[in-house]
Amino acid sequence: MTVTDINTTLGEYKVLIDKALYSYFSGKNRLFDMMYYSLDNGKRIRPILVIATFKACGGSDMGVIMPIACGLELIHTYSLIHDDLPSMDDDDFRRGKASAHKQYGEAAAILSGDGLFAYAFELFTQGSGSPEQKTAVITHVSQAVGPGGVVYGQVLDTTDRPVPSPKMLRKIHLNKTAKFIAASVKCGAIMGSASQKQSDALHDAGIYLGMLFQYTDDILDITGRKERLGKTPGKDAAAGKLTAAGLYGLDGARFRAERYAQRATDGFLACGKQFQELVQITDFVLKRTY
Ligand code: GRG
Repeated sequence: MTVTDINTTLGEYKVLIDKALYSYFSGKNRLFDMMYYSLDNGKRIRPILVIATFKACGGSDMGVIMPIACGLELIHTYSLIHDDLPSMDDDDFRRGKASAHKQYGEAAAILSGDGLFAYAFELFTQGSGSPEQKTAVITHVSQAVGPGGVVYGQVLDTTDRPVPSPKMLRKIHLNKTAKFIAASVKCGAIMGSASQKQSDALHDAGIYLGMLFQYTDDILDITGRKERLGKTPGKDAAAGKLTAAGLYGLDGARFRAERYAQRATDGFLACGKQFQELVQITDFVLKRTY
């Protein structure tokens, strides 16, 4: 499959996800409109990973997987809203437009995030998956995004001033980004009824993909253009953040990004050739420009 083909595939997934997201938010009230404002215009990598893994595991019923996939996008969007707040990363621009607190004010932005977080868990209980599968998803996602995952990574990255070291960089990337990306793969595997062994193996490959994702994020913060990224570049260095490019230089970060991509690829392929699409998504993440 060529790069153009995977772009087409990702575009098709995005259309499906955007349509479902719209259906969960349209025609309700102003709070839902505010939450939807922040949701609109994301790349949808996490829900795409959920659906691609689900399908590769033999799943086909979109009624099973869509509420789970969208729930993860709601949590991700919540994290972006809170990350942009003046007390955190302080960014006025997100997904190609004014960030939530610039558009609606700080209180409304915080509450939009709160609403997205809770609504995500409501979505996890919906759909035609089994109660056991839904419980496993809720267990796994709450562990990946909570104080043992994304929140911990954000604490290290934002409120602590970590001494720069490869070990600390890995800890921040793992918690802030990789566990969430791996959880997306894991949720697809759970809902696709993969065996415990296979879903663990997919999760491990997902961790490498997540590390790669944060490496390319760090690189794009230096090399990316604002209009293409849809967010403000150059913020990491300005804030004195510990990043891959800061620690290893651009070439060192690119070298390590390629190594993570190779590890993710090897991990997905070891699970079987039906996971080829996850390999292509890995390659897209390695080469991404936004
Ligand atoms: C409980 C999930 C949760 C969060 C609370 C605010 C916070 C704690 C965490 C912020 C974590 C954060 C912003 C991590 C960065 C992850 C990252 C690389 C985001 C960019 O993701 P993309 O490129 O963005 O997928 P789009 O806009 O395309 O969805």
